[in-house]
Formats: sequence, structure tokens, C-alpha cells
Amino acid sequence: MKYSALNLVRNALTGNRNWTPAWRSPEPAREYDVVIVGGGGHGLATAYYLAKEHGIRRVAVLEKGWIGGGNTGRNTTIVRSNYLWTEASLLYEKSMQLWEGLSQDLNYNVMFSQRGVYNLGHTLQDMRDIERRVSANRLNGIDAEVVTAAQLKTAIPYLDTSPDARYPILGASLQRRAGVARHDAVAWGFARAADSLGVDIIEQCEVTAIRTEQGGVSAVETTRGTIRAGKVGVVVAGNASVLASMAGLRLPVESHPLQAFVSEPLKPVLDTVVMSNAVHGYVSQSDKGELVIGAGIDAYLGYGQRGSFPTIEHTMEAIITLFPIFSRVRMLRLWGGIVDVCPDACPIISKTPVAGLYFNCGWGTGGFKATPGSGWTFAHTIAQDRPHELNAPFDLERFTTGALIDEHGAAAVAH
Ligand code: FAD
Ligand code: PYC
Repeated sequence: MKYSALNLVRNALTGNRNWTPAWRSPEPAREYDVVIVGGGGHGLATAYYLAKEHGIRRVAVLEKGWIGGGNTGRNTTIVRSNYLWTEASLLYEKSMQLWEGLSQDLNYNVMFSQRGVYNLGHTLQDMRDIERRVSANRLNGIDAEVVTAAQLKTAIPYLDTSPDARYPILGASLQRRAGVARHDAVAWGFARAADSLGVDIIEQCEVTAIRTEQGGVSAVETTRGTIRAGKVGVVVAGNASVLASMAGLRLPVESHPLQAFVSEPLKPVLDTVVMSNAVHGYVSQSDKGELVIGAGIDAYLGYGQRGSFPTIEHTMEAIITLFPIFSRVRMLRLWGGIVDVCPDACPIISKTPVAGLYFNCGWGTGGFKATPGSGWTFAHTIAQDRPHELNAPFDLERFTTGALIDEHGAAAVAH
């Protein structure tokens, strides 16, 4: 179908009956070279890069609900690469570089907007940590700068930079290349591009068991029948432990709710992203005008995609502390996702003791920014049966060797 204004009107008036779907909806084949479990951004990106970079096209993405319906469609879309340790910085920076060409690569506008991300400092120790991280970022070739409270006052006029604020702002780190992207478009863009390379995207297809033969993966059982594959990549975020237990594995991962909120739409008031670890909240403004707000995880473990009232109150208090002007804004809706948290606040992109079974999880509160880089490195790991040098440090092995990469300080959203 041609994309003309007339077609747009016709489709709107006919309930989109004749709209050509952007990807096929095939019946699952009996066998694939690779099965990816989880149709979030990471799973779809993995399938895309398997086909594009490694020529592996007999690939299925199995999604129990609808693609992007998990954390991918529930996150607050912040993209940055300013992590402390070299291992993490390089991984997230690979992702940043892919983001910078993603709309062109997928031929789909993912609305990547490099509007900058500020991480505020409220104490002398915050400022020392900021300076240390900025230096570490620069040594890794990542753009980062320290800005003063006076610069913040000019750049973000509604931010309360007064010295008598409850948590006075002493300065911030700024990554100018950081920003936001449109989360749904990321899922749809990867889905459409993967589909066009022959990947089968199968929604409403829950994996209920993982079968092994002679120490290697052989098939998955699903609500739509048995699907055989010699390689299975599992990318199910908050459900990672559940899938791991199907293969007799235990992961060092806990699942927590993480909430987000949007306000009623406003005229443009905030053209960047502001995060504060100490006050503990963050806010940006979407292209529709809504304030997009979040804070940290709900402390308890759970799989319900909702959080508790104390976290809602805490988040609102934080945002109003930072931006008193927002106290009169009405909130429109809130929701929760389930994030998978590792003890060192870093992900797992790894082979497992079961041959042909790979896990990608543990992104906690911060995996959206990693979507392209995660898919790119996971595809390499699956195709070559060995990690790429960028994800080798994120192997499961680190939990036995002790070579943890502690990124709690750079997580920005506590988890
Ligand atoms: P998901 O998108 O969750 O995809 C996993 C999929 O697996 C789901 O669709 C699920 O239905 C499917 N699945 C589960 N079990 C099965 C099964 N048995 N069979 C088949 N399919 C199954 N990160 C950032 O970088 N920036 C942010 O601003 C940010 N904000 C966030 C705000 C909130 C409220 C939340 C919840 C998360 C946020 N994150 C953020 C984290 C980010 O959303 C995630 O790390 C990332 O989206 C994970 O992507 P994914 O593809 O791995 O997971
Ligand atoms: O990791 O930058 C991040 C983030 C922002 C909001 C949630 N996670």
C-alpha cells in the first residue's frame, strides 16, 4: 500500500482494515537454526543482527505476549553511555554509536534525540564522584563534562538551583550525546527490519520448557507446540530466572518492580533529561509534552507489573523538590515493569553450562539504552559460540571468579 495522505484517511475511517502489516505473523516452523525467547527490544535486535551481521536467517523470535509489551514498552527511554568502569563504558558506548545510525540502518525513525542528560550533584562527595566519572569517561573517549550550578541555572531555568533548596545543587555531569528515543519505535523498527531479512516473529507464543539432549539444548516447548533448535538465546528481562530454572540453571538475578509516570501534556518546559541520585528521581519531557518521570525500584521482589504507593509518593516528592513549578501538574498515568537485577548492577550476556543455550539478562533499570549494543554482542556470541570482546567481561563466570563490575554508582536509578 502506498503511504499517501489519502490512504491515511482511508485507513483511519476503515479501522485500518487494509493496512499492510509491518512484519509477517507466520505459524512457527518445526525447526530453526536459532530460537530467541523474548520479543523485547533486545531479543528483536539480536535476531536482526544475527541475520544482518552473521547471515543466520532461519531465526524465530518467540514472544509470549506482544512485541515490546515488556520493559521495552514500559521504560522511560533514557539513552547514555557514561558508565564508570571501562568494561561497561565500552559496551554502552558501542550501543550509543549504533543508536546514532539506527534510524538510517533500520529505515525506521526511532526518534533518537540527543538532548543531553544531566546527573546532578548535591554534596561535595557527589561532585567528587561526578568528577571521577567524567574523567573516566573521557579517558575512554566518551563525551562528558562537569557543569556548575550557575551553568545549570541558565540551561534548565525551572530547576531549583537556589542555595537554600532542601538538597542544594552544586553541579552536575553532562553527556551531550545522551538523550532519549521512542521505545515502541525501537521494537517496531527492529521487528520490521528482522522480518525483512527472513526472521519469523511469533507473538502469543510462550516458552514453557527448554529441552536438552546430551548436555546441549535441542528444543523449546511452547504454547504453540515444540520448536526444535540447536541454539536458543533467552532475553526475557524480569523473567530470566524463570527461564533459567527450565534448564536447571540458577542465575544471580532478582526481579523487582520499577515504576514510571507521565503527566498531562504541557507546552515545552524541559528540553533535556535531568536525573538526581541523591534526591532520587528523574524527569524529561516527551515529544507529546508529557513529563516522563521515574525513580528507583520497589524494594520487594515480584513479578506483578505494578508497584507500591510509597514509591509513588517518594518519586513525586523528589521531582517537586527539584522542580517546584511541577507541583501543580496533574499526573496522567503510571505503570510498572519487572527489572532483572544483578548484584553488580551490570548485565549478563553469556554462554551457559548447557551447550547452545545463551542468556542475556540482568540489565536492571538501565537496559533500554543498551538495546542495539546488547543485540549486536549477543548475536555475535550466539553465532560464534563465544563472546565478543565487548561482552566477554559480562560472562556468567564473573560470579565465580569475583571479577564483578560494580556500576551501582552510575546506574542513576538505584537497583
Ligand atoms: P523486555 O522488553 O522486557 O522483553 C522481554 C520479553 O520477554 C517480554 O516481552 C516478555 O513478554 C517476554 N517473555 C517473558 N517470558 C517469556 C516466555 N516464557 N516465553 C516467551 N516470551 C517471554 N533503561 C534505560 O536504559 N533507560 C531508561 O530510561 C529506562 N527506564 C525504565 C523505566 C521502567 C519503568 C522500567 C520498567 C525499565 C526501565 N529501563 C530503562 C530498563 C529497560 O526497560 C530494560 O532494561 C530493557 O527494556 C530490557 O529489554 P528486554 O528486551 O531485555 O526486555
Ligand atoms: O539507566 O539511565 C538509566 C535510566 C534512566 C531511567 C531509568 N534508567
